[in-house]
Amino acid sequence: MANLKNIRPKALLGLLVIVLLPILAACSSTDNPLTTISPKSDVARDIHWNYQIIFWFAVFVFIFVETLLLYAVIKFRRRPNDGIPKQVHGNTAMEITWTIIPALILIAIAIPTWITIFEIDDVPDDAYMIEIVGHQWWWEATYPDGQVTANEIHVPSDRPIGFNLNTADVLHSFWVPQLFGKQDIIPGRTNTLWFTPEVEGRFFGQCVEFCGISHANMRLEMIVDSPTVFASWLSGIDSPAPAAVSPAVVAGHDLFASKGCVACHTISGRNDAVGIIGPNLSLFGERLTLASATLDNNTENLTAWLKDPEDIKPGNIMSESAPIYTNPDLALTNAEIVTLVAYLQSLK
Ligand code: HEC
Ligand SMILES: [Cu+2]
Repeated sequence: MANLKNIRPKALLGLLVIVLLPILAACSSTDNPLTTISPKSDVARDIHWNYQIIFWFAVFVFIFVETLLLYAVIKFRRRPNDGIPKQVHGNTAMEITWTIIPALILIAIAIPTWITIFEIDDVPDDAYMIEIVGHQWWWEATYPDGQVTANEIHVPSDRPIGFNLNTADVLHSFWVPQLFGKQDIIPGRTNTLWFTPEVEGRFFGQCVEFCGISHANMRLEMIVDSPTVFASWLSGIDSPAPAAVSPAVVAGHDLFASKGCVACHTISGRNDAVGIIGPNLSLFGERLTLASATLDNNTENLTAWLKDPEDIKPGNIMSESAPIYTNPDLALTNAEIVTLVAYLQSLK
């Protein structure tokens, strides 16, 4: 204890700065993809409003209690030759006060919470409804006119967006923090969610209910487009542009059937590719991310995915069940991967 006195105040201050700086730095950036304190929709803003009320009450309680505590510790500290302090039993006035104040704070927190719960409960009648199905470990989205996409879910910016949430297998939970709160997806039940976008942009999401070994890799992107960009993206699924004709693309197109990819993947415009075990790959060449938003969609990552999907997403159903990985005789050669990559990138 004696050497505590030797620590100079400046050194203490320095230590404090070193400890606090990284914490402050972590708070300062608003582009953390899973941030909840930078809402970009009406619903997210309502939730954030509740968060702020609770946060400031907590700050008030913390400062009040710690101040009283420090005051009592210093003022009533034991001094040499102190006798036994005055013995008391309870203090009714104080006990009533410290019961009533927290009760009032809880009521003050409950009222806005209830208001928000009711406000965001019912999907508005004019919402644009998208069917979401959670799969181990990727997301499927079906639009009102039947178009299907996976993992990168485009929505228009000009109206409320609603989701019906279902699962193909186990529990999942759907969450894009900047746009809406979490909603669990439960087998045998359809849950709903909705929000109205406030800005265009890309918003990161994540499955937030443990659903198996690659749960942490079950991510998504929600892309809020202007109404015209959204409409042309959606119609692109129905009428994909003819693939650029290069020898690699043609070879990749054929391999996609002969290597069995068609058994699990659908590509619009191809009537041999209608599998539904894996993500729909229509317009895959336009996607910015790959493997349910865990990687950028570029040549290097797509090559790595086709070489060894297990290395990227442990336990995923493609590496567990696709014959190219389970049967060594059917394994893809490097040259075949190059053509498949060219073909997948041509899907625009
Ligand atoms: C047994 C079914 C199955 C077969 C066969 C199969 N896949 Fe897949 N594929 C999947 C599943 C399931 C996923 C999603 C894995 C995940 O993200 O958890 C997937 C993911 C993908 C992805 C990433 C999609 C995205 O949205 O990020 C690509 C690209 C892909 N597969 C291409 C292929 C190609 C090319 C072939 C043939 C060489 C093939 N797959 C064969 C089931 C299959
Ligand atoms: Cu999960």
